[in-house]
Amino acid sequence: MTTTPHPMLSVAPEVRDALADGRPVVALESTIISHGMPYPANVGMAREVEQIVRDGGAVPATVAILSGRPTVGLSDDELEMFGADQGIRKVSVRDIAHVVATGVHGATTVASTMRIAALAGVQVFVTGGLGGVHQGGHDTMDVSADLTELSRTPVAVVSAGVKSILDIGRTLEALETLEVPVVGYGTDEFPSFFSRSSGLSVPMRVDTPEEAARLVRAQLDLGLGSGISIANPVPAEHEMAREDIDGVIAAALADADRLGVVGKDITPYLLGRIVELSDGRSLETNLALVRNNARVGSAIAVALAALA
Ligand code: PSU
Ligand code: MN
Repeated sequence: MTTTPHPMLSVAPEVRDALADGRPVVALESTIISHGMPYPANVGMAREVEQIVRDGGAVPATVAILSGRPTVGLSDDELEMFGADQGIRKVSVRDIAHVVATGVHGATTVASTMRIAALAGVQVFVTGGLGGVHQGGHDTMDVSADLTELSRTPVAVVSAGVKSILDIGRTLEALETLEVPVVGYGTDEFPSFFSRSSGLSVPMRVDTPEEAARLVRAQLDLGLGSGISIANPVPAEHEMAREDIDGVIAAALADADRLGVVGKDITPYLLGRIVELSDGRSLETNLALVRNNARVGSAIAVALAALA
């Protein structure tokens, strides 16, 4: 399938050409760079992931908002800027219009990356972890717009699941209600980001890029409307023991509570605090799972392009 991007987007020539030819493209997000990992590991990760996507036979397209322009495909200097500049705004879908109207930079979350990817005609998106229902979210109503977006934008999102800074069970319940297929990649269990297990099962499973691509194709061709969550567990040799990471997460949640961190700041705060409290151990696992997602996501994009 070939596509013409929305006219308000800035699409890198390489990405535009690939889309016009129906060649595989993989979208990547920028909040994971600006708010998900410390500098300079974040920039190293962004570059490495782009290279893994290329090695897998697809064109990488990191999404962000640059001086008010939704952009699909960042340059190397732009990746560096999004990693180094501490002041870049975290932009979910509700923030897009304001950032565009005021002409500033914005780092896109899973939700806003999905939306901009869809406006460009990109169907596969690789990230680390999804947002979801926060701990206590059934009371505070802190539920990530990533879930809303998955319900309304037909993009396949490859992640390592949801970490237990969130309420994983309620996140899966919400995804069911929101009509989002949650697909285990080579697993029957929904992964919990740092670990392969969560104790919760996935409703469906695929074992190869081709199987995943057929599922994505069917979802798109039927116009079902919602996105797809492809949950790809961290490789066993890089996973953290549940009891190790759970203690770190509990301590980070307690710190957030004590400091009164809420709203859009809570997820970045917790991610940063987890890296500190684990002495960087969690960062190694995070990097490993993102690399693995890039390998799987590019293979799915290649298989999807071959079906067209
Ligand atoms: N989880 C991670 N790493 C991340 C994020 C979540 O392990 O970088 C980021 C993603 O950009 C995700 C966003 O879309 O946090 C969710 O933020 P919120 O909970 O405010 O919706
Ligand atoms: Mn929130």
